[in-house]
Amino acid sequence: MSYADPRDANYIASANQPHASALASDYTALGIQLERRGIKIDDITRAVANFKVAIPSWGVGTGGTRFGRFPGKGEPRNVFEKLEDCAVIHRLTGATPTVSLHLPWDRTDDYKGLREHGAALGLGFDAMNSNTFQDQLGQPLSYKYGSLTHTDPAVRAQAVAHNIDCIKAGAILGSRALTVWIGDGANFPGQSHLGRAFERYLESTASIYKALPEDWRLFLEHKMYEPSFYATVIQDWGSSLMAAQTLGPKAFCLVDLGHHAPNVNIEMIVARLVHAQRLGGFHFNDSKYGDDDLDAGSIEPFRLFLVFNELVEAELAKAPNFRPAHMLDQSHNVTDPVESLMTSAIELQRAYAQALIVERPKLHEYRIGNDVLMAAQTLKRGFTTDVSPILAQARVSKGAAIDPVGAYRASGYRAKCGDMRPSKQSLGGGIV
Ligand code: RM4
Ligand code: MN
Ligand code: MN
Repeated sequence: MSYADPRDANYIASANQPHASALASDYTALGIQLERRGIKIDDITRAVANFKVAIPSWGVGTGGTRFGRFPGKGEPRNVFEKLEDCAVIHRLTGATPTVSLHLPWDRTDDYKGLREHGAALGLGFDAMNSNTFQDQLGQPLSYKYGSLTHTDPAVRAQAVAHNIDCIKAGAILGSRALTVWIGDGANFPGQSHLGRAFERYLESTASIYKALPEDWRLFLEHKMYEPSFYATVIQDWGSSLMAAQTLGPKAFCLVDLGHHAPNVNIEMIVARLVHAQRLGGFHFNDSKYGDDDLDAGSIEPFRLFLVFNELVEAELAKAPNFRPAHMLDQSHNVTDPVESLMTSAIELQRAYAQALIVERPKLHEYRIGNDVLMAAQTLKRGFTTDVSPILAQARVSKGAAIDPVGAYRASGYRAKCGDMRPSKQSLGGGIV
């Protein structure tokens, strides 16, 4: 099979060529439609082109469940190769200029070299993620019964030290945030003292907080269950907010869309965290039942739109301290991870564009006048409008692809990786 570098500007331009005239006419038609609503299409396109989301380094490899993992061809074998794939995603979508690393999965002896490798590929580094939910080979103390909230102060100290290492590595890379998610909790009633475990969490995170450089933020990520099935220490946004408020102004809450009970009103959580000035950012993904880590917008696109609707409201209101970090956090078990990540980044842009084209003045009038049906219809009209031409035009404005998946497939990149990166056989399960 022939190979072309999907990161090459000339390749992308030639891949765009056959789609250009259809896009031009679709864009014009949509522009006319939006003009009738008093919306200038180019303003929306510009805003979409400015939208950015970080790629999780762990997302470019094939994920797995505890039942197994079915690796695809040519997976990246180390963090340097992961960045290569991230660069493909960014060049083809124009939406993913940063990567979020996970330590120790992405540990290297050469963070400076990694930063340079990223820069050469046009990539920077977003939030660092620590990992105290697994034991590593040669690790002195086990996290089997917890990490930052362990009853043994020596285990807590080890977990704190790991988080501080993540900050140090991130500082070399140019990152400005640390995301802390722990699996700590209990599987049985009686196993742990619910109140004391939370107090230990506050004490440990306070030590991490102290080690933050001036311009860094600490993101606290809550999760309802798994691996602790009875009681997770930071199980919900209430615990997360309490912790952030206790720690200080650099601590914020991170909302992973999959970390809530089914049917929970996540957009309302977002609105509350905006109000509290503690919305740090997101891990975007989608789910049907739990922490499924499916592609963003693949199951409940309307819910994603409603989340973005709150973000647009906050943006328009110039909400104080509102600077949410956008990250994907997905596990790709049955698709090519590069394709899933490109598609997901675009789905976020779609939800953003749909929220931007909502006729806000009208919506406001209907709300004030208690015209419930028209308020609902006005909001939904943004969602039901096909904004695809805006998204494609935004990509074109950044030298990216009109049809990223098509261009990627035609390039033969995956097959080339298959030749260049002979995989190590692994038949075990895996988290991601
Ligand atoms: C967790 C959580 C964290 C992620 C790990 C891999 O469920 O979402 O953000 O780092 O998975
Ligand atoms: Mn997450
Ligand atoms: Mn998760």
